[in-house]
Amino acid sequence: MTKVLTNEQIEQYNEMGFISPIRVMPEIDALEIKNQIEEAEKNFSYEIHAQSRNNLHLSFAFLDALAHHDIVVGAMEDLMGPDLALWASVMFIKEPSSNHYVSWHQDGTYMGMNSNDFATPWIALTPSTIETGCMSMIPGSHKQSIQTHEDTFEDNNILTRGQEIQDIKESQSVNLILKPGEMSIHHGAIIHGSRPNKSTQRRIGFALQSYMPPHIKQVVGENMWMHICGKQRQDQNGVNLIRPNFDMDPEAVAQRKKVDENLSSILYKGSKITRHY
Ligand SMILES: O=C(O)CCC(=O)C(=O)O
Repeated sequence: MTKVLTNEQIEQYNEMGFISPIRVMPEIDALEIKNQIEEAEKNFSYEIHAQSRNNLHLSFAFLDALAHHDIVVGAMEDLMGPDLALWASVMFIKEPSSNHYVSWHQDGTYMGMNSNDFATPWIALTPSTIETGCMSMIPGSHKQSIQTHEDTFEDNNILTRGQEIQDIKESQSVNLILKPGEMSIHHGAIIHGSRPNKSTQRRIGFALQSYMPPHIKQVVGENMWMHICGKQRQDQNGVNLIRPNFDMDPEAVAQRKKVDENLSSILYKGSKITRHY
């Protein structure tokens, strides 16, 4: 028996490459997490700011709790089995009336894995709508191989390299509209992107990118994983990351620095330009 997803949802994931929406927590709890993020932005502005939004689950216990949330993990187990580890996370924030966008891309392109058959939950902490710049997906595109991405390094593009797939038939895209506390799940090879936030409020989504079973291997960079459930990974030279015991736990904060450096070396491999995120 599945834990969270219905058989229809699993079939949809296999056929379309995404599932949406799935309620993770009541709206009020999601808005409380948004408040915690904004408190952290004020109190620990050196740790969490526009250029420092990767792997915040390693520094903040309230975000680590989301990575281990029963509904999130249960849905991942339904899709990928009982033994799972988390690779990284990204807090995607689009400020009100800003031009920031995410170009059409496939997540697996620069992650340095030997397979793209992994899943990313994206948890909405504020409304994610057409107006605020929700994600859009091209249904079924995860069945294709990785397409050519052009590294644009465009200023308003939130992706590391501003990587973009050209000539997408946008009329085929599906908008994933989420209320606070709902999540979507997308496949590592699906083509997706998001448009600017035209509203007067922030759009905040926490992407747990990505949960993976042990047969998926890191083939570029160092092997660093947060154990989530089932049997722990036994990679040669693998590093098992520790969980923060409290927000800004110094040991976990020091660990995050190393993990972010490794992530950056993987995502920018072969690139002449690097950005600060
Ligand atoms: O938050 C966004 O708008 C895009 C997120 C994204 O591309 C991802 O989670 O893979």
